[in-house]
Amino acid sequence: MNSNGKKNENNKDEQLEQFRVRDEGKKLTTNQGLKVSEDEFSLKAGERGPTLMEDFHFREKMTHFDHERIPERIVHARGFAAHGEFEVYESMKKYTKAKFLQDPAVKTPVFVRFSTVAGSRGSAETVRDVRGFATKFYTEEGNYDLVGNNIPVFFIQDAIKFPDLIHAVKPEPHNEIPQAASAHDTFWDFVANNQESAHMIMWHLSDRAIPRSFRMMEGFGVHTFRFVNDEGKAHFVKFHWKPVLGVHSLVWDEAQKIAGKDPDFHRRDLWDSIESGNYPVYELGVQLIAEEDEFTFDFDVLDPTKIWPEEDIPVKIIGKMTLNRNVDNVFAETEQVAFHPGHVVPGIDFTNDPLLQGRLFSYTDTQLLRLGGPNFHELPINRPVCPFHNNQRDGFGRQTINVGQVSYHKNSLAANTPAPASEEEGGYVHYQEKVEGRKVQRRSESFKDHFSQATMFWNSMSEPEREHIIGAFSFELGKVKSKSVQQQVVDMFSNVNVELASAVALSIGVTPPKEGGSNITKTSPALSQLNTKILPNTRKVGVIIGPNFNGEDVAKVCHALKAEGIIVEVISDKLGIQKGLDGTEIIVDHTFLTSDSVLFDAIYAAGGKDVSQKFKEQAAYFINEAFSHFKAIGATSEGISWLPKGLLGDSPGVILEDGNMNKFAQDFVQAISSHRHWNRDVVK
Ligand code: HDD
Repeated sequence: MNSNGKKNENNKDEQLEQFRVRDEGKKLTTNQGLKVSEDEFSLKAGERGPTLMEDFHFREKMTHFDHERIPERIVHARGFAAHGEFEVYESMKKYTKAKFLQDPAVKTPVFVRFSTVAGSRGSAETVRDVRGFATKFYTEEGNYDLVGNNIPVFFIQDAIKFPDLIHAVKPEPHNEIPQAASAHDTFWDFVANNQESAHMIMWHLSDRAIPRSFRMMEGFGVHTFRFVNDEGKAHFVKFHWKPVLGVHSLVWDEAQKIAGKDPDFHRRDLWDSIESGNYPVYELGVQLIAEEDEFTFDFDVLDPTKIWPEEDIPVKIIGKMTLNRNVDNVFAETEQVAFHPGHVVPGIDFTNDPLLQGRLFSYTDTQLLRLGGPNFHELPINRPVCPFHNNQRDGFGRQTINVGQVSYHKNSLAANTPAPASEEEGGYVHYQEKVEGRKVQRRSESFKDHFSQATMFWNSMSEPEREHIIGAFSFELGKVKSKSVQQQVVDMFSNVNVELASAVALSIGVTPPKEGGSNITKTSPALSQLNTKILPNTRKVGVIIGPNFNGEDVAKVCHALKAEGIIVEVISDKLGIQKGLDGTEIIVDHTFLTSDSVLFDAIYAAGGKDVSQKFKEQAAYFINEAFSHFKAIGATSEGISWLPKGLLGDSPGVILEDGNMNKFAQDFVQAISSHRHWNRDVVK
């Protein structure tokens, strides 16, 4: 059993178990194991005298505390992780020899860390940003890391520009403002002067950058990788994670408010879901292109600012990942986990994408500083589940005790072991791609189209999604002080779509584009979130209940919601128990003060005969807020009178009881599942 009281289900968990320490019920000791008799008063020369150096317990406790922090990640500092398992649906033997993709009976342990990119470790989680989606597969051939994002393209095409991109987006160096936000001059100056970012910016300003939940966003490997089968034949491959709950987002006003009301919104959602058994599930999909088709597309398959439209190159669903266990200790696991796109297994290889090539250097380098030396692979969370042997020795914090005289290769004293493995024995052999050329510092001509897919993205958006993008541009550029930068960005995006650029120009008071426009008419319906799955599961409803509510009706509705997997939390003006007219008792989870409308997917005004005017006003505030964020609203009995007058008409997604509770419950579930009701008469 692990410390969550669950059965050890996989070999990674068993391995971690050896490192778990349970302190409860034990005597306090020093790190040397000496029992400590006093932990509140340091050793002093006399009751009111100075503390003595001799107090080794004080010194040890204080020194450890003084050294408790490590450098946060330079990017993706704010993150949250969970354990799980991956299973393939069918053997992928035809395409790759990777062992973990062969046998549907095998469950491969995984550890997934989600993150924001720009903010510091303590920043709010619902900010506008890319989300990291990094998966470590503990396979029997070694660790395989798929270090992706929730957006399938990237800002730049060559890793050498990464420090510039990050310097531009991070808080500005002279005053360290703003935190976890791209809405400032240096970021937009970078964008305007590095126009390869155009496509990524369209995603960054879309709803994808404010996900409702880590459980409701896609993941992408971004780069083109290679699958190699046991005959040495290769395919180009792009990886996709598809959440079974569909792809859903917050609205911007809501996202900003949540950042204050609950800066931990996304980690809380993930943690609570796993604790309550609502395990997040993502299917793994691959897009495959045969090597001989490398040059048959109107984009370069090596260009990380391009997608492979799903309608042209279908996503083949090959397996699923279930996240089913929270960490025991955030520092030991989530903070110390070290991902690296270069952690591969036989059957998975790289391509010459210049962004990927540069990443292959950066990730080890950063861990050396962050985790304090070259032995970070020995930390429990980073250890592969298969044995590892080589001649690397020593360094800070070395834990393994390598026995024997020999630590070099080749040797005769240890019969030339550890010995390299042949390909047949599972040795990794790099794909023998033929390369030739002059050493140049240039970008391929085939990487120079920065706008076609940005336009395709715009073309693929629904009306509300377009309004959100215009709103996001207006917000972000509205925070930029330099008129010149604002103008440059508007001019740049006139290459994507003139109406978009003109609407933004109007909103921020710069000159609308005189020329520009795009003749690209292509769309990719898969890009619109309006085409995603809609399900009621795990949607959270705030049920506002006052004294003397209709017990039978409320119980019926709550029961119907729960039966659909909807989570019900009760809100009132005070904690404790609310009583119904018929004696039904309901425990109140939150007050108007401790919760907020933005923390729920829907509001149910359940009524209560004896509520004060203040109660009604507070309920109306919750309802109004939910309405303006396009959320489902349900009301029964007195609850109907809490709705502001304007909402009583025929508003989409506002469900009022008319005597038939079963029908009410059914319609309300439907309205909640729909996620948002964009056809309401409010500013989108
Ligand atoms: Fe990166 C972390 C994803 C480009 C350099 N990156 C990091 C993490 C994710 C990504 C998810 C957090 C891992 C974790 O949870 O610990 N990065 C990406 C994607 C990219 C990308 C999808 C483009 C396709 N990254 C990228 C480039 C460079 C880096 C071009 C540098 C050349 N990334 C890093 C890093 C980080 C990192 C500085 C910071 C912490 C870490 O590695 O472990 O090395």
